[in-house]
Amino acid sequence: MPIAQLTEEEREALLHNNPEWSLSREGKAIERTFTFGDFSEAWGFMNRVALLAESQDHHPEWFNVYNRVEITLTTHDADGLSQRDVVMVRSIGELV
Ligand code: H2B
Repeated sequence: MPIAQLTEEEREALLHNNPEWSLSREGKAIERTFTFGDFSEAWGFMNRVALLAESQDHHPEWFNVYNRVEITLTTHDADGLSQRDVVMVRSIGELV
């Protein structure tokens, strides 16, 4: 089901409140790179994000190499950023 894209103001607020994240894909996504001490820590983080994703029915696009995890959030159902991404950014922020 389609869901509403963030407005320009909401996008600005999201970036302002979460300076570790940056826009990508011409404003349709947001991304952040996380670096951990080793693979075990990175994988532990991914496990916790996976549980969040399932409970929110909102799933990250991500890439992992050893201790690095790159996460991209976007809402396919909105063809861009939505409140679901705002909630996910906040939830991930509470984990790290
Ligand atoms: N994850 C993301 N990132 N965007 C979506 O639009 C999305 C999702 N939609 N996870 C959900 C699942 C949808 O496909 C299912 C059917 O609820």
